[in-house]
Amino acid sequence: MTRTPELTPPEPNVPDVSEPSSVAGGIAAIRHSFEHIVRESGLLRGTGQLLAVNQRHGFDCPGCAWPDPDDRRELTEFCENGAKAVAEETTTKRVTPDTFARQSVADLAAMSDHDIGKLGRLTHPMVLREGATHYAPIAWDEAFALIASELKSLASPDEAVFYTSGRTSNEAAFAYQAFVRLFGTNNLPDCSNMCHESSGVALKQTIGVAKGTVKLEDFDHADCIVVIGQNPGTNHPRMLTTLQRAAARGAAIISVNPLFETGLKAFTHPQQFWRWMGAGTPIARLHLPVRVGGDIALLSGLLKELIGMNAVDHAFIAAKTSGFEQLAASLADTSWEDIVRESGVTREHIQEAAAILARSKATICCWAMGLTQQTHGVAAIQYVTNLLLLGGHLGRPGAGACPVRGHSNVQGDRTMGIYEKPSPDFLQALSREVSAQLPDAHGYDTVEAIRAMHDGRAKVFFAMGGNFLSATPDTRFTAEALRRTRLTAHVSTKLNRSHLVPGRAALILPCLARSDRDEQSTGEQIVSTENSMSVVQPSRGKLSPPSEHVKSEVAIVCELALAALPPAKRGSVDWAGWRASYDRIRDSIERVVPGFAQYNERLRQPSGFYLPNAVRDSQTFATPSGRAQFVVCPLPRTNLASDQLVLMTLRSHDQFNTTIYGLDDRYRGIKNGRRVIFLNQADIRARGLTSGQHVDIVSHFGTSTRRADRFMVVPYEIPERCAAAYFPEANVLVPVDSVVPGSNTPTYKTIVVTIAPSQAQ
Ligand SMILES: Nc1nc2c(c(=O)[nH]1)N[C@H]1C(S)=C(S)[C@@H](COP(=O)(O)OP(=O)(O)OC[C@H]3O[C@@H](n4cnc5c(=O)[nH]c(N)nc54)[C@H](O)[C@@H]3O)O[C@H]1N2
Ligand SMILES: Nc1nc2c(c(=O)[nH]1)N[C@H]1C(S)=C(S)[C@@H](COP(=O)(O)OP(=O)(O)OC[C@H]3O[C@@H](n4cnc5c(=O)[nH]c(N)nc54)[C@H](O)[C@@H]3O)O[C@H]1N2
Ligand SMILES: [Mo]
Repeated sequence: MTRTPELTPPEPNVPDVSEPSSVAGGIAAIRHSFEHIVRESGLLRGTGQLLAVNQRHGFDCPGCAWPDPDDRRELTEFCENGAKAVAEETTTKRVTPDTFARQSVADLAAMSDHDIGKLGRLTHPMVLREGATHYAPIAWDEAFALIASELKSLASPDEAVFYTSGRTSNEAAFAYQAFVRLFGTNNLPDCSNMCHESSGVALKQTIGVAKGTVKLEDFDHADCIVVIGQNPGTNHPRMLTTLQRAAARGAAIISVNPLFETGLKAFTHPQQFWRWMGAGTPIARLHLPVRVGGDIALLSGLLKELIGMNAVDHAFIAAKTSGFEQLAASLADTSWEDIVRESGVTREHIQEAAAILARSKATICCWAMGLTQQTHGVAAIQYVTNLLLLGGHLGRPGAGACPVRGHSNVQGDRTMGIYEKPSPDFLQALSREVSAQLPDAHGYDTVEAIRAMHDGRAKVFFAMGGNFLSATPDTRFTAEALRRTRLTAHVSTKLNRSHLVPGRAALILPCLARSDRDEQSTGEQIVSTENSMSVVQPSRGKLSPPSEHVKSEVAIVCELALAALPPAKRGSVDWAGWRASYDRIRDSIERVVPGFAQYNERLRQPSGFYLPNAVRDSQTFATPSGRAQFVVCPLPRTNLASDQLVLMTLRSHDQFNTTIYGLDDRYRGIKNGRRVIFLNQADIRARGLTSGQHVDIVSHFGTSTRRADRFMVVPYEIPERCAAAYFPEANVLVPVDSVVPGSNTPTYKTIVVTIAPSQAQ
């Protein structure tokens, strides 16, 4: 099979490879921040924006969801990658109707993702009419009328899919889901389905809340912090400040990762100038180089060791949990030989980690995509909660579960009802609020939505942000799915590849970004977001929007609702009133979503407010039994053929998901290119390959194979039989049907592959 050029354009460069860095942050982080911001946004405008990030009267960083300190915001609460995110959205470059007149969809699709993103902010609503080669400008009213007519022509509301990415504000998300449900469907897939869905499912079953249970201040009281399947140096750089403080006061940090990521080795705070010359603060006391997908085996080893040492909180287990005996029995039956083989970690290393855990009176476990996206992601996270439950580390200061979220408001969007499986309580409250009957059948999640579009069950695709084509698995299959729809419509700040793989007709609807001023008829509006630790906070943009034709997400939803819902289906919602004043949307949220009492008043407090959390606040476990559950899962076994490897896909230091800021991955020693595959030296040798050679990667699932061509071989310190490549280039390899049981999340981190000589020249 050959490359589909418009999905994965060739990379002309040969990447440079050098040694990975041993310290994260430092002066290089400052230099890179300023290079990006000055290039995109200009010195004055750009630095002005950086000073407003995460400040009380500024805007919430559009990067990750790591929280801000409640009481001690430093002058500049941003990091290198936050700066890149701000640079990317405050760019002064523009994608205008002229850009589209000069370049056809095919021309644009031939560009790399990096170059498409660098074209700038979208300024006008655009349409690609059936059969057209170029996008053309369209008036907003006409765009809404087009969507409305396609929606009205459907045989059932369930033939439409409404996707959401995680940057959408609480206010826009609440209005959007209300519109979608009044229209008549729960087809509300979101990026969470591909992200922390496994965490939500696992935690709900074991501890009764689907979110994390720690506050930022708990990191100041933890004795031990386990960072498992997460690369904070790149994806949550502000977390390194927290880890640095913890390490400096003697807390033991354990890294569990196939790669010893730079940010977990050592860190120099970019804003502590006096430290720039030093070697940085060592972060992880112990690194456990687990095999890709070997976490359940490793955690089983830790649990077995701890039970053997009687490092068990028997009082907590008796009072608050169930299932401990079954877990202990299953661990007694699990051999060390299996544990060591499947985890790839030696017994001595496991004992060393267990000794640290046994001494800890307060342990926090942090994790991200390294767990959620592996084949047994839900079970792996439940083994993390097993570990926390064993020592009673939940609902106690300095201890708890910390799934580190990705997008800056992905958690808030879920709280607002962006979910294809809404709870009956939520639906009842919403139905009361909007005075209408709402559908209760579950809708499509992301993977189901792709299949539904592919086989014709879904015919209209609407996206509130994101880059569905490039973020989802099986890029070729997803492209076919999108092309089979009657209409694709994207509310976006910037051009991306999803706009270039259209349905029969396509719309691009340009919207305001976080950093833009949001002026409506009653005056300037604020929006709100919820971070990874359930703090709801205000966000206020300051910049002039990229053009007068750009609308806020809230305005787009409200106008679409008025265009697409006949008066009888609009419920009691005053859509024009919601658009005019977001306070009125918040009044509605307050009546529907628990924890938002006095939303408008409390949002105007300096640091926002915490949402209630039964585990954190009162050690209450809202599971069916009222107890926290230990979970038993048979040890998963890898069955690789002799030439096969397990591939994980991950982020470079120069990207935010499908937005490619630059072509370097500084910490891993890669420059000027992205099509690389990291391999263990022994695997390179065993296959007769050489460093720097170009190869194709072939994935295997059931009887099907998929191919991604021309990746450069890079020798790397990674466990044998494991490999790594970047997302989204490697998404063509991820089979749409390969999903995590329980969460239906694509197994982006555990793809069985072989390496073949490169077929392309
Ligand atoms: N700058 C920047 N910030 C971001 C993002 C970004 O793209 N750029 N994305 C945002 C989003 S949406 C998210 S969800 C987060 C993602 O944050 P991360 O989860 O840190 O992102 P990944 O790059 O997918 O890294 C996964 C880590 O898991 C490890 N890993 C892979 N497989 C396994 C395994 O089987 N076991 C274990 N223990 N580890 C494994 C990898 O080596 C890697 O270190 O970051 C958010 N923040
Ligand atoms: N192989 C592989 N695939 C993965 C992953 C992986 O680790 N490996 N990770 C998965 C994860 S964790 C996630 S979260 C998904 C991400 O999936 P998505 O959220 O769908 O993708 P993003 O790249 O974050 O979306 C970027 C686009 O969002 C738009 N945008 C940016 N800001 C705004 C805004 O304020 N409003 C609106 N309306 N639009 C905006 C811009 O047009 C930009 O091009 O990808 C998943 N895909
Ligand atoms: Mo994510």
